[in-house]
Amino acid sequence: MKSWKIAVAGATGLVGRKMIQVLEERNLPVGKLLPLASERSAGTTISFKGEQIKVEILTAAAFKGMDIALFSAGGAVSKGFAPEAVKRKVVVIDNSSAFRMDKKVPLVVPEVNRKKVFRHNGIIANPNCSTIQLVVALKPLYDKYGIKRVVVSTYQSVTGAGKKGAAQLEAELKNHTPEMTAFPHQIAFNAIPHIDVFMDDDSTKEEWKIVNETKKIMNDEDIEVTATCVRIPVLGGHSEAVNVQLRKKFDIEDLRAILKESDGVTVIDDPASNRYPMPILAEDKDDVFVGRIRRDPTIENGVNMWVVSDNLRKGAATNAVQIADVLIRGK
Ligand code: 3JN
Repeated sequence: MKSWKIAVAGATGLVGRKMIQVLEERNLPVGKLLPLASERSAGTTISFKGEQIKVEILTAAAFKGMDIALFSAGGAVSKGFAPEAVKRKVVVIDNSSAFRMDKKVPLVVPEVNRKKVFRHNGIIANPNCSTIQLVVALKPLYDKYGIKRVVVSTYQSVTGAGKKGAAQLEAELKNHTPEMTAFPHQIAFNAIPHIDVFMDDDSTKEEWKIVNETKKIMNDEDIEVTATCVRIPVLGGHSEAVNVQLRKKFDIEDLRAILKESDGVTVIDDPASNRYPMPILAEDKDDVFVGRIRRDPTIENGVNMWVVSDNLRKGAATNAVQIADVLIRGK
């Protein structure tokens, strides 16, 4: 089998490190790994398959001779360097929002729309973490019953804001004083209904991303989606309370069985033994965990569920590496 030359831009960030870890865990046929970062982080080393690999400075020329580049260094870096990588015949898998809504760029969650991987023009976008876990849980219900409307409330890990998000929570817990280094308010013992910037309609950009990315990935502009995104003092993953109005009648046991059989989904749903998904259970796992599955009797064909996933893994690194895997295997 051919071996692939893979660059990781933003290799020293939380997601970049996780990408390298998942490339190793999943044993992708990597002949050369090239970790790239800003001048500040270049020169450090990253361990990969028992070797220490030096982090190089991220420049346009660095992409020469690479086959695939995984980007997780923020939207500005993606906008500047992804086209440079593409010019050098590299396929970019971009974890930022820079190209997600571009009509020429596929936005891929393999469990939902893997075939779109092959329709790229050099760039494939990795969705927002909150969107990924939502669509993995929605897709099997969509296929069987159709979906009219989705109401989602998120409870998002501080790690969604990167190292500095986790650092603010840890510092506040240690020093018993508010820090405001990553979030506009104290996060310890708090819940902040504000993720990313506010938009003209008073929703946040994170909420806007969930709405628009979900429609694009599900390839259905008619699904009504509304979201409220909240940061909570948690490390292991994002949680979502999801209310879905299906188009067809359903039997709750059939619906639960369909979720249990779905790729990438683990159902934990045993209220009698206090078993349901939680971030501390999802941490370091690749699946999307679904529980608290129950009928919503207040709307026609309504169902409620609770969806949890490790935002750094399936919400970012694992999904990107799965896309690389589809590209490499050609199916
Ligand atoms: O805050 C979270 O939990 C997820 C954050 C995602 C994020 C943070 C900064 C910039 C994104 C993203 O993936 O949408 C971006 C961005 O690329 O816009």
